[in-house]
Amino acid sequence: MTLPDTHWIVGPGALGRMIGLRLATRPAPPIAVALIGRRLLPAEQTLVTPQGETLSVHVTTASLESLPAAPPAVVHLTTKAYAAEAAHAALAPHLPPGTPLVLWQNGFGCQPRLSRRHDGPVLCATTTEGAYLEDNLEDHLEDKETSDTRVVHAGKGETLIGALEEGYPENADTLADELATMLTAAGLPTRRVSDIRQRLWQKLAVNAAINPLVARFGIRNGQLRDRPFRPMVEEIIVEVAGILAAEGIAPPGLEGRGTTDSGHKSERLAGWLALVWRVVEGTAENRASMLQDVLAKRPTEHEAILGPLLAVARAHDLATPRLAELAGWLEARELAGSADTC
Ligand code: KPL
Repeated sequence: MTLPDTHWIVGPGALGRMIGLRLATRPAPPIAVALIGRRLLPAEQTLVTPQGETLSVHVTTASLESLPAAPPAVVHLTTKAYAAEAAHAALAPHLPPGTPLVLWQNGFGCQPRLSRRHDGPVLCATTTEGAYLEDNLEDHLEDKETSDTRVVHAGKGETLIGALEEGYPENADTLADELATMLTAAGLPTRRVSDIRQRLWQKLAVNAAINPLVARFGIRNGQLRDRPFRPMVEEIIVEVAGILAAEGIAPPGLEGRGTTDSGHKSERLAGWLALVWRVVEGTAENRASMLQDVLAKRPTEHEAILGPLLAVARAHDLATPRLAELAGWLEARELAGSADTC
């Protein structure tokens, strides 16, 4: 399979736009990109690289109501998790059967459902690359419009890509390899993995330990290291570790260990603690995405992040007081029309 034609980026927020502009400004050959959102973006876009370089690029832009005439080579669905299925439903009737779909969502909600529903190969991707729309730099995000033309690729990370069901469909590995090569050449180091499900849950674990707490208390990630938050993070990690053991998910590097043995249990807990504190350390100055959503009075991704954990906990009768309290707060805020109930 070769992928020469246009890549559609559906949901061009910070991550989607960064991926699109990275592909479009890739040295020989650049990839044709269409940014497709709920509203039409300007065709003249600017990408600021982690090295501080400013790259200007002209891309096709379109809206979900008025899609480009030519079909895409690949669709990258980069909406927030809660918007992915509606965006896919709007898009699907206009896609030729067999169109490859890449899901870039956080959490573990829409991925299995869309992998079953989409008429074509589906890959999931997870990334530690950082990106923001320039105006998000402002201290007060409330009611602030984000930039329509400028995205900053802030932090260099790694992207993993793979199909949820190993070896299915048949061409999924080839497609994942081609996309990994293409993204790597565009400045986004990417690897195909055969255990993307594990990787998505691992990222979900980190997001669950950090995002709801920083959103609830309005703090930057680094403040989690201090009292009174540190013990709260640790209690959440204990809950998350128990749930993930029941789901058969181990922290990175400990995947081969059994999930029932008690020696392995403390090793796994230490692994989750180390992973979360490493991310907190590395993102200490950041406002996590969920906090940004709360400050901007947007919906959050709590259903995609906490929902799957609470569902597994219910199925295995595991107590989750901390996670349930945070999920309750995030739900109440949305029911109250995103009012600040802090
Ligand atoms: O992924 C993140 C986010 O902001 O959503 C980090 C910074 C890792 C916190 O969970």
